[in-house]
Amino acid sequence: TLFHQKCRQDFYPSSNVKRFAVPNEKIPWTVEYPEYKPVAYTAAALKGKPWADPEINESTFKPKWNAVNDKVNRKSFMGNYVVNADGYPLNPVGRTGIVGRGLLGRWGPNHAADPIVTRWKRDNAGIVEVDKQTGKPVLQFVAIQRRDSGEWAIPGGMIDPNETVSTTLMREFMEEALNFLEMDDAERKILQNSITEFFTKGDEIYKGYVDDPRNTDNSWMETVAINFHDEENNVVGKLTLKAGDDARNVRWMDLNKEINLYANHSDFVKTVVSRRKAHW
Ligand code: RP5
Ligand code: MG
Ligand code: MG
Repeated sequence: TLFHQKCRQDFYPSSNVKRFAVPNEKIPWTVEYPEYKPVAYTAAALKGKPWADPEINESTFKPKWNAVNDKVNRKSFMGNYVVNADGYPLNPVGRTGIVGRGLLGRWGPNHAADPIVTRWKRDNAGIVEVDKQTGKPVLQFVAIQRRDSGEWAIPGGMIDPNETVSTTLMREFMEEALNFLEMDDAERKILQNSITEFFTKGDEIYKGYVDDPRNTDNSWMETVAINFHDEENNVVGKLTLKAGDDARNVRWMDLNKEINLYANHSDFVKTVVSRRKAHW
C-alpha cells in the first residue's frame, strides 16, 4: 500500500520551506481535515523553463487532465486523479503539506523511468559470491549518488515529451552512469553499439507513484522501473562507470536489506532481488 514518507519530511528539498505536518491518518483526501493549511511553494527557477508548465491560471494554459496532451503525458498510472474546484490536480495518495509544484515541472503526474541494471557479485576469479547466512547469491546494481540530495539512487530521469520509455531508460543510464554527455561522437557511437541490445531485454518491476521528496499536493512523480540483468557480467559489467549529469558518483552496489536509497527506490530493488532469488 502506498504511503507518504519521503514527501512528508519537514523541509522541502533545496529550500527552507517547511511542510505543514500531516499525521498518518490525515493523509487520505477522504479523511476530513479542516485545520489543514498547506504551505504554497513553487520554485522560482521553474518560470519560463521549456520543461515546466505555466501557472494554472495563465490564460494560455489549457491542459487536458487525465489525458495525453499531444506530447505531454498527463495520465496517471493510479487511475483518474481529481482536479479540485480551483483547477489544481490532487495527489492520488493524499496530502503532503505543500501546494504548488515545488521543484517539479508539471502539474499532476511527472513521468520518469528507472533503469535497474544488475549483475551477480563476483570475486577476482569470477566466482559468484554466495552469502554465508542465506546461502543465496549476492546481486549488485548500478547506483548513482544524486547531486541534489546526496542520496544513492537508481539512475533514473524524466521522460522527455515524445520520448518512449525505453529511450529514456537507456539515455538516463548513459548520462548518469556512463557520462555520455561529455563524450565525443565517436565514443558515443561505440558506447551505444555496445549496450543498445542489452537495453532491449528488460523485466518490468514497477509502474506507478513514487514517494519522492519533491512531491506536493498538486505535483508528483510516477515511474516505470525496468530491470536489465547482465547475467555473465560481460556487457555493462565490462564498461567503466563514470558519473555524469545530475549524478555525483556511481558504483556497483551490493543489494541487501541494509540498503537505503532515494525516494522509495529500495522497494524497487527489493522486488528485483526477490524475482532473481538473490540474497537480501
Ligand atoms: C524519482 O526521480 C524517479 O524514480 C527517478 O529516479 C527520478 C527522476 O528525477 P530526476 O532524477 O530527473 O531528478 O522519483
Ligand atoms: Mg538525468
Ligand atoms: Mg536523474
